[in-house]
Amino acid sequence: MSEPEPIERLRRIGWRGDALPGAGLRLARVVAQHRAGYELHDGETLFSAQPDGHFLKRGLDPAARPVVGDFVELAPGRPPHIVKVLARRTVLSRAAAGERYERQLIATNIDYVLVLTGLDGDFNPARIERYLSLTEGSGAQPVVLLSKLDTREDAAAQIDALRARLPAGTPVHALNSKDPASVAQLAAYLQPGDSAVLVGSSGAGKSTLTNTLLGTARMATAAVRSHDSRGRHTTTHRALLQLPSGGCLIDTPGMRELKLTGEENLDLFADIEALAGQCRFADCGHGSEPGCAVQAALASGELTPGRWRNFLKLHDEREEQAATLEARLRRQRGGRPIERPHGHRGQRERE
Ligand SMILES: Nc1nc2c(ncn2[C@@H]2O[C@H](COP(=O)(O)OP(=O)(O)OP(=O)(O)O)[C@@H](O)[C@H]2O)c(=O)[nH]1
Ligand SMILES: [Mg+2]
Ligand SMILES: [Zn+2]
Repeated sequence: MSEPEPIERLRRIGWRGDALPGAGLRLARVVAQHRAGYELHDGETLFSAQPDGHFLKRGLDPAARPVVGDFVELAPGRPPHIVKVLARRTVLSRAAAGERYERQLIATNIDYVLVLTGLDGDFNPARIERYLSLTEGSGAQPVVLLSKLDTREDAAAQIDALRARLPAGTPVHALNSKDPASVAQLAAYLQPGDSAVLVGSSGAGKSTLTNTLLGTARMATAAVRSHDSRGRHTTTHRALLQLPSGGCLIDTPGMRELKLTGEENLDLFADIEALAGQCRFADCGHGSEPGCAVQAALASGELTPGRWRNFLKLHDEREEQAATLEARLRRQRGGRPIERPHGHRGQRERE
């Protein structure tokens, strides 16, 4: 029996490249990160590795360190050492909680971001929009999943209203995560070589869905609190798993806070920005000004108050984070002005 070629092996773990590292180095994917080091997989074997010393230097941008989903080059040793993180195809990140601005990577080299929400007390369209905003800059495609369909007889109207609220073309799947037949509707996102990351609140059912897709109860799960459907933060580490379908899935711990990074475009709300562009006054505050297209849309029901409020909140947060990010980059470059990471299409640009 012949050994599979390294490239063929790496394809199984989601690798898309075609150039292997130079002599003496090998390539593998980060599947887990623990305090004591990393767990890697090369498509055939699972093994431990340590980061090279330069990754531990103080002051290094945490985004430069290996994270789950990364493909890395390893130098031999016991254990092997991660010497390099390969360029990331896609990156899902958020701003870390707390005062200091810091970008925190959730997963890399993923094709799909599966935004999971329970159809129980977890259901919250504004939060789903927040997740979708974070996904926008990632390069991965968002997919909205609504779990616990089996616990509801009357969810149809709720699901239709959510579909109408989200941009046309956003995939929305309602499912029972415990039922393999129901979960089969996700097959298109988990083809051989595909990588997906599951995100959502604690208790939404990320690990339950992961287990059904795996066909085995690998991840621990726990019942939610009955009065408010909150989970118990059962999963504590991100884990990349190979599915029988040939796809890779990253299960993540439920996130308590989802701060924007400031790099989002809020394309999700492009229709609202277009509306605002139709107001009579270019500097319209969308309050009681005459000729306000936003107020008109709210009055006609074309725009719902909930979506408008959420847009304002995310827009302000994005602007604030973008300013913090800009100031930080300027400091790092010794006071010289920098270009913004993305074009922003705020109202001010209409002047
Ligand atoms: N009836 C039903 N129960 C579900 C479904 N999905 C998840 N659950 C239940 O919801 C509870 C929480 O599920 P978990 O999979 O632990 O949730 P999680 O998102 O992984 O939570 P954290 O790891 O804490 O972030 C468990 O009791 C599951 O059995 C579903 O589709 N239907
Ligand atoms: Mg979990
Ligand atoms: Zn207006």
